[in-house]
Amino acid sequence: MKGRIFSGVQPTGNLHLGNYLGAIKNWADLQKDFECIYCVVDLHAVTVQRTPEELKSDTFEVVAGLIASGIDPEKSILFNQSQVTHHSELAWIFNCTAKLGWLNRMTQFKEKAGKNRENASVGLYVYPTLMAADILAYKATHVPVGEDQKQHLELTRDIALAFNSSYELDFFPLPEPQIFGSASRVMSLRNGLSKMSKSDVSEYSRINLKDTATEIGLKLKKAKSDSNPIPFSKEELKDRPEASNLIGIYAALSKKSEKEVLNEFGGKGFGVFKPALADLAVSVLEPINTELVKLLDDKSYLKMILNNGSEKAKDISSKVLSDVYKIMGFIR
Ligand code: AQP
Repeated sequence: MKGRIFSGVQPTGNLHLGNYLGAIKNWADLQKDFECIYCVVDLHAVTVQRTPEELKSDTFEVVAGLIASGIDPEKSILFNQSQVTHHSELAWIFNCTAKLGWLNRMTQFKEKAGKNRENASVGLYVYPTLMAADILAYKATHVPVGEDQKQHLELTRDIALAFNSSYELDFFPLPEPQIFGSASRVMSLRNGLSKMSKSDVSEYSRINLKDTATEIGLKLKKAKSDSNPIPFSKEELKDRPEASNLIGIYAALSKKSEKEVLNEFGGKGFGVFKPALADLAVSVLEPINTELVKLLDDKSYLKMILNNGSEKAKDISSKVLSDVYKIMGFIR
């Protein structure tokens, strides 16, 4: 094994193509070479208001989506964050390690809190310290994430370094981000400058893993593009965010480079490209969708996976937490 991986996904709605291409697809591939711990980060999901019904059904959907996308609960530890209380305990320690100035720089908080910052939850503000705890409670060495989480991961490294230097120890590893390929930042289908996101109000901004073939076709048909033909080189895509996004999605789904996609479609219009993209997307996503829907029919199986995974996760995190408390001088 090349190291220990930790990564998480929030149960805040349907998993979408950005989550799949930017993160989950890579998580499945990494199971060959790494010890993998994958977490449905339900405590992160309540940093914004959720009803109990939403939290429950989104948690089941995410765990079903992960298994349907190739996460094997026999090979990897798959669990939900709230069942392992060590995450919250370590997050408190890290709240006392991180500096206000570090958190003030986090762009995700600024984006999510928006203009109404005074009304954002304290949880949303300290989200990155909980994320650091998620990763470091397992002393993970690698964290596969989309581009949007890079800044949070840098903060995790800063927290690990600060803890280590406070106690003059080499206790926490400095986890490496793993950011993969042409779809590390999949953009909204309605606006090539904003990220595809579960919380976008427009259903047409994203393709969900739960979408049917007809919905995928329709969303791609309506996807914003431009009236110019597809160029032959990447440089010519520079000021065409929507075109660039669609090409990137095609490349990631077909496992080709963007250059190869441009060689194939250069000179053609979006009237030709979009149906080809829709066919490709359906061929990749339909089997996932079928499996996801089947799994959602068996909630007790999904609950068992989460319960078993949580026990395995606790075996690792309890030892790390116990060492942290000892290092800091708490009487145990
Ligand atoms: N658009 C994206 N492109 C590439 N990767 C993405 N990820 C999310 N959006 C994209 C990656 O998916 C993993 C899980 O993300 P998350 O669900 O925990 O949180 P998020 O990044 O905040 O995703 P959303 O969809 O935007 O959720 P909401 O709307 O609830 O905030 C991460 O590795 C992330 O990088």
